[in-house]
Amino acid sequence: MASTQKSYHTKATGAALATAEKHAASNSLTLYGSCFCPFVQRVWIALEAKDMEYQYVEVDPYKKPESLLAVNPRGLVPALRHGDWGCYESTVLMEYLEDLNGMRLLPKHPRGRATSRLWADHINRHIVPQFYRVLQAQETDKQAEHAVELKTQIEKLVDAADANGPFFMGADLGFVDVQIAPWILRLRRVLGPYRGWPDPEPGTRWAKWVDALEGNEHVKATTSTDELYLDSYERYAENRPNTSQVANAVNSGRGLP
Ligand SMILES: N[C@@H](CCC(=O)N[C@@H](CS)C(=O)NCC(=O)O)C(=O)O
Repeated sequence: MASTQKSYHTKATGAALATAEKHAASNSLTLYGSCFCPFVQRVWIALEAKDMEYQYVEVDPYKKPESLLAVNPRGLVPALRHGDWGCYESTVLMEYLEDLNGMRLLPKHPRGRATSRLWADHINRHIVPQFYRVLQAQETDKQAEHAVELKTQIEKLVDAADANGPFFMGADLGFVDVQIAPWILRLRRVLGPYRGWPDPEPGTRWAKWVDALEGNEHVKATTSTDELYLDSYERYAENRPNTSQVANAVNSGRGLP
């Protein structure tokens, strides 16, 4: 990494900082997180949406403090300590919170629960890794190729969503929304500036979903200012685009529905 490049932040900013400060007091339920990490944001949104009491502890996963290693021997965030027990992996932690707390993100009906888990799996297998492929590709042709594949995978998710929305299962924020929200936020804040990812077409189901997530109080409460994300991903992204090749490739043919 060139010495002039910015590094990741070690403290949240904006609304996320206010939420972190509100949850600074010691609690038997503790989230070890890092302000830039989208996997952490999943668990953080779930804690907020469920209105749970918890402590938020900012840690640097690249320095791996003992407090983090004690919960997650791999030293990755998010990690959750609950009393004398701890666990990690963002999707597993969301399931754990689901089992603990009355306010559910998963629907009641077994079929709705299975459908939510199916699409959460799609996000983890096909959308999250593809997001990083777009970001890490340095040649414009490769960026465009990966961006089209990312659009295809997002399109499958949008096609499976409730027709009216605005959220995946309908009127309320649910499990699939929380799973994808951190990466949807980073499309505009990171893939836009670094790769030319286009904003949603107004009036589409996709635009309605993005707007609903951006406007959700729990998503907003765990989101830092745009600059934090821009700085945090600079070391992966390196160059900003000087062409509109990615936007043209994503918008050509069928755009996001
Ligand atoms: N599959 C994990 C991924 C967590 C992850 O990759 N966290 C990153 C920060 S965004 C991390 O802790 N990186 C530290 C490292 O790679 O050493 C999850 O869903 O929780």
